[in-house]
Amino acid sequence: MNKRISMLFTIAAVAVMSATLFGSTYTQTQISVQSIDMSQMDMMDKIREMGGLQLVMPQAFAETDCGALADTGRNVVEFNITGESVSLPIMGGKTYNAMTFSGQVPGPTLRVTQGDVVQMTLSIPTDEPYAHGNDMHASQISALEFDSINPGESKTFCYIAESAGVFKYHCSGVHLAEMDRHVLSGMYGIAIVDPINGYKKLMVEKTSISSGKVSLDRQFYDADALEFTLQFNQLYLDENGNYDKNLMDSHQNTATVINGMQFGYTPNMAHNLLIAGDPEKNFFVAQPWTGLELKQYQSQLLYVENDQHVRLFIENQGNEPVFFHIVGEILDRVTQGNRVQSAATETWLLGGSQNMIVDLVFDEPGVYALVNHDYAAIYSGGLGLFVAGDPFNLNPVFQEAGLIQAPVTSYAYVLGNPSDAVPPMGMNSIAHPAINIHGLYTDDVASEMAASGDYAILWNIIPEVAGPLSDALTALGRF
Ligand SMILES: [Cu+2]
Repeated sequence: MNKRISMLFTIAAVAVMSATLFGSTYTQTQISVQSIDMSQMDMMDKIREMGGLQLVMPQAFAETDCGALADTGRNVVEFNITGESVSLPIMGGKTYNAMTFSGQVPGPTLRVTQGDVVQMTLSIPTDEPYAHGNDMHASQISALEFDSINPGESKTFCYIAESAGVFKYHCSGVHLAEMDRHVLSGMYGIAIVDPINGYKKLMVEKTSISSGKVSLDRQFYDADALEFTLQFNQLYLDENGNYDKNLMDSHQNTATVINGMQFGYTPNMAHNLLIAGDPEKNFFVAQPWTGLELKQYQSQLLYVENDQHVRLFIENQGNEPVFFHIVGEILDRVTQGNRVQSAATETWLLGGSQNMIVDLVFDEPGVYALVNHDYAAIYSGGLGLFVAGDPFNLNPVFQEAGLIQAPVTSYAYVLGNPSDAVPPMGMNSIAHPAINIHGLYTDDVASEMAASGDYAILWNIIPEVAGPLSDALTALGRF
């Protein structure tokens, strides 16, 4: 066989093999174009006219059959969520027309171990006006699995979580026009895939001095850590609280949100009472969520101990870059996937749909602002506060008020940490002292959480502690 004939044979063989493997769909691996006059519309109009992108692709990739995957003996984790359009509050006492997974923004956090099978079921209630899908970035399966699901229907797909790390999930773009509207109105969440062999211990470089000589003093922290999730996004809303695509197209966001809320982790009236002796007195200027009537929406701080390994799971769900920084701290380690990217860094950049795990230790008692270090983002809501240790010397106040018997290492022992920032327990998790109900949840979701008995109820705690704290502050002559 000469070289030319050999080449022809190879091409023919590939064609025959392809036809055998993929059948007639092989030649349809493309966007199906319907009879539309393409010249008269812009691209988005064309896509909407078609009812979204209809991808036709072969199914010759990873195993997705749930039964077959369950038979392998792997651990199977069910993840059952709904797609629901609801009204949720925004800063300034208004509401917006949100789209959610399971009535909350962000959607529920999925946590599995590398190698587990995830069995995802998305159900759309019959009274929901829109179809939705779920694109899970932790999966490696045909995008056809993410196709949209109509009201009154549900769909299940399965995949093996092969790669460790943090992964976005979001309403799907396959066969669904206006994916941007759905995601930027709230249809996003994360999956945390713990490394199969657990997290690494943390090394922090310090220096010490001995006999007048300064030398390196490496400090090691066990892999177990107190964990938080922080998901950054933007809102693009018109005056009526509806998604405005023109604002998105021009990158003119109307709010920066962390875990769905602007300034959600800034002081509420209990913090003001504790710190300033007056529940109405702000000690931080941006304080939109202070009222008790706001229940699950009132703001709450993030409490950590000093000299404690803290692990942050961070995702940029949005359309703008996130320059993640903690004022007064250094990010001791940055990991993406299961690979360390940096250590002892001041700020780390996340593009859209990018994530990282930040490990750090808060060295000194104090208040530390976490920000997107883009000033426009800070002023529009991309800021929250960590409080490490007891910087305000409140242990005597708590004890005088009878709220604690012995000094505590963080204020979470009195007020708990906000539920929307605490992931499910996983590999190497340290349990929080208490978790209170805080987040962009519908009232139904918040009521279910309250009924479960697993959470401290923030809107009950504050009135209960406010009186004794006020008395204690007076008795101690603090104000
Ligand atoms: Cu959707």
